[in-house]
Amino acid sequence: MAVPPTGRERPIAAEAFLRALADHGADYFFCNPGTDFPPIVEAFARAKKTNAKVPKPILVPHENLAVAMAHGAYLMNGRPQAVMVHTSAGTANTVNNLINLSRDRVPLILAAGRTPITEKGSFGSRSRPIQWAQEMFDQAGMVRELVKWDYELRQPAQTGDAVARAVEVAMAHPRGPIYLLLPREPLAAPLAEPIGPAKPRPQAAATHPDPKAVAALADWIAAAERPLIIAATLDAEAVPVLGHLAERCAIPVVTHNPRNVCLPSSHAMHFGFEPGTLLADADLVIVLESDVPWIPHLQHPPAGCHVAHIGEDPFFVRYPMRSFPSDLAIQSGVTHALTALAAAVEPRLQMAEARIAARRARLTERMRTRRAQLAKDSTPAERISPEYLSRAIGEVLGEDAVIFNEYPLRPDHCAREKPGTLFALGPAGGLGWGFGAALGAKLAAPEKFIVATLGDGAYMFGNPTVGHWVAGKYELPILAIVFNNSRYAAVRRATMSMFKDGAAGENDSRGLADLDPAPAYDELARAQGAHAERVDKPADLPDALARARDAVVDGRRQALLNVITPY
Ligand SMILES: Cc1ncc(C[n+]2csc(CCOP(=O)(O)OP(=O)(O)O)c2C)c(N)n1
Repeated sequence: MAVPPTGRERPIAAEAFLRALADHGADYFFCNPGTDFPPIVEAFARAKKTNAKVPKPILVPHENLAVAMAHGAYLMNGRPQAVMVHTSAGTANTVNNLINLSRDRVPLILAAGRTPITEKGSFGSRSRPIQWAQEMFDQAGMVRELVKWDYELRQPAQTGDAVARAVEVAMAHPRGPIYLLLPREPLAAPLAEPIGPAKPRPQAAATHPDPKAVAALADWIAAAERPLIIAATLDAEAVPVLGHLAERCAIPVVTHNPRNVCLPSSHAMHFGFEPGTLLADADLVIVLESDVPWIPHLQHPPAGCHVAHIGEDPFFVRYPMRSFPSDLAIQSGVTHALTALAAAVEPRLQMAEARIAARRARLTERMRTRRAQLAKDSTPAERISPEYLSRAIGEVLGEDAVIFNEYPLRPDHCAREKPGTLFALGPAGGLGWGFGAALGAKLAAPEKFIVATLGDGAYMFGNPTVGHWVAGKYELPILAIVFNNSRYAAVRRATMSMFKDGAAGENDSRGLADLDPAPAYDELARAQGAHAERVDKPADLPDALARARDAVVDGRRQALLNVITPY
């Protein structure tokens, strides 16, 4: 084995790497290490001795969960996140959540070791059999479609610049992950210069909209009889602006496949989550940061309806196929676009006040019917329905609980008034996200009460043993609520939608969707130190939720509720 070319007095590139990450705002270093990590381990050990600034290392024994944790942390603090994994094999395990983060525009610095380049003769040359088989012709090719930029470190002196470039690209709007390959020879190499602080490069603010396009859309709003807004993802500061515009102009808002709170549940113009007849009757649709505003196979706006798309990338240029009608595209940060639109529409409304008043009256009546139906649907019955469970979660856990929903929560029934109190699985829908995202959020926002609502399938996808271990090890008390229906309802629904009358439709279409017998999830979680209960009866639910909340908030213990809810 070759000896290090210098003694300990010279810093190594791995130290520069960690320092640069910390200087660029990465508070945590989520990792699952391997034989490519010794320079990183050495760098952390040296930092401990010297008090050097480095991110907090968080060992996560599965890469998919590590990436989900990074997502949750980003949703809380808005900063770039760092994950490092083991070569090609570890990278492969990140891909599922990397798809989610890529489509959700998360600035993730995904670093991976690379098998040592040299077979002998260098400090760090190959020393294990796996290091031949793990090498790929193009390791980054595995993730290139999902990242905005990839690079392999070749020169130790370039480490700081490589991190600065990575962060700059990841944080540029629309944001997204990048991939950095770190072979261990350059990572272990000594640097000629001492490591100084890195000055993060400035980020560009979100873009402003084209005033001509805003004026055109304001004209359309003033003239519209039945306008509709469809939104999926809004920054917190955009929410009140949307609320004002929708209220002022009496425009119903539907949040289709939403990823966060776009409008408070109680808002007079919040018309739920399915475009339905509002879309079928519309003469103007304004699409806000929504990749799939409706399902064209099932519904569409009528002929002659104007459609406008607003967002940082209203074309979703990285989607291979997407053909929604469009009469106007406004490429802009949504808060800027809505603010400009609200100002532009105001002077045009004088001519439209009577029409707006009539529309408001119609919508108020429609809202009354909608709320009555929702109340009926969530009334407790013999078994715990997902609607009742969702309502109880909203009521018992309180308006400040931050919920990470991996599918089963019925957002129509779970009141969320504040932006930032509900986050949902991203548009790509890769399962195994919610538990990790909730843990990452708790890490970055320890003062918040964090809840994960998970299907039983999603819970299993999320590496629960790893998740509970991370929760215990890093003292991250969160509440996981498993909607246990002992099946993949989504798979069954998809089968029924195509083959209800086929052979697969017989036997209640449980084929390949049957999770019976369900494990005793509560007992498994208890074995890992959680407060855990199984809940069968509707009458027991509110108290069980309250006990779990108290265990987490007051007792600072992780908790799990295994709620039996057939659907
Ligand atoms: C990684 C991954 N594999 C498979 C799927 C396909 N899939 C979508 S929903 C679903 C079932 C989820 O089951 P569960 O969490 O129990 O919720 P339910 O459908 O019962 O509401 C599956 C397997 C997926 N989205 N992601």
